[in-house]
Amino acid sequence: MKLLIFGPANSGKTSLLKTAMENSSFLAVENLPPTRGIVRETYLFRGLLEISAWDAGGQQKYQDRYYGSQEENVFSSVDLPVYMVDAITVDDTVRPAFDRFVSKVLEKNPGLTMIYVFINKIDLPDAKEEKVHELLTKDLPSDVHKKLSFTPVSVKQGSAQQRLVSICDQLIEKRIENMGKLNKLRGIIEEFKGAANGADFMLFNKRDGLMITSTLGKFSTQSLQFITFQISALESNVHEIYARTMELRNSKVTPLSLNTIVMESSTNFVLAKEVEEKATLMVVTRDKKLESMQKVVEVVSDTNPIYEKLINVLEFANL
Ligand SMILES: Nc1nc2c(ncn2[C@@H]2O[C@H](COP(=O)(O)OP(=O)(O)OP(=O)(O)O)[C@@H](O)[C@H]2O)c(=O)[nH]1
Ligand SMILES: [Mg+2]
Repeated sequence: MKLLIFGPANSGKTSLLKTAMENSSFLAVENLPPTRGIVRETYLFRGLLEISAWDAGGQQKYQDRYYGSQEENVFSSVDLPVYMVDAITVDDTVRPAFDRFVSKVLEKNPGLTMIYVFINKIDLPDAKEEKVHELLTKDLPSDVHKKLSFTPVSVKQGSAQQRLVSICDQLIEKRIENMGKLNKLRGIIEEFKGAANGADFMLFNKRDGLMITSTLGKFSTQSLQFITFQISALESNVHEIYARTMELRNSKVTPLSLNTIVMESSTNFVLAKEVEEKATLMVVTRDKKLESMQKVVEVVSDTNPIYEKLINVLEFANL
């Protein structure tokens, strides 16, 4: 699936992609350099939908290339066109650049039903999203207007990411192969639950941190913040002691990896485990009986047949 994100320089396109698709915090991307030409990146959104994102640096010096020698490459086979402007700039360059994009995208992709327009940075005190909306829609022919979906957003506050995620979720639902994979994963975590005293399981995609599925159905949460579990000081400390222990036992030292963490409240155990490089499982037990915890550890161990099935399904869409 090809996502093309286009729009004037400095409007927030790269910030949106990095925060929505790579689980970066806004703070971490605040000082991005301007994008030079087209930058392409492949994501597996929610672990389900393969997205090839084309981020077009908005500086004027690249525009002639986009609409010239690179035109076919840039504008053909677009499934998800996103145009991003900021809510601050209201001048006479805004509308012509927008019109040029819209007409080229529709010309090259006559079957497209929607172009998504994000009016960004509405968190700023001098944001004029209504003015910008008016500027972009004034005297638009109605057949073009009905193919445009405008949303005032803020990457800083998170509403732009929410909007992009919900658009991508609609695309997942339209594609049978994605739904097939999702149903398989749902089946697998239900099996986990059945074999683990009714503990609830949540499966998260690692790169974007978004939930793929859970035994509680689909519910919205914050994306899972850790990319890999990092407790580096403790990790090397533990490794040293482990290595010494094995030495004293005259046994072999094999690499340690921190891929599971267990937490407890007064009523539950909570476990999080990385699943290969692709996903993270989170489990909340029903009670605090040791037996319940033991069952969970059993079902998520590498040799458990249900766990092996999970890995196979996740690998199915290897990028
Ligand atoms: N206040 C505010 N600033 C934002 C928001 N989104 C992005 N920015 C800032 O706007 C600046 C430009 O963001 P980029 O993501 O690099 O913009 P871009 O559209 O990729 O720019 P080009 O690559 O040159 O086309 C950065 O300093 C961002 O931190 C937002 O929602 N609110
Ligand atoms: Mg950029």
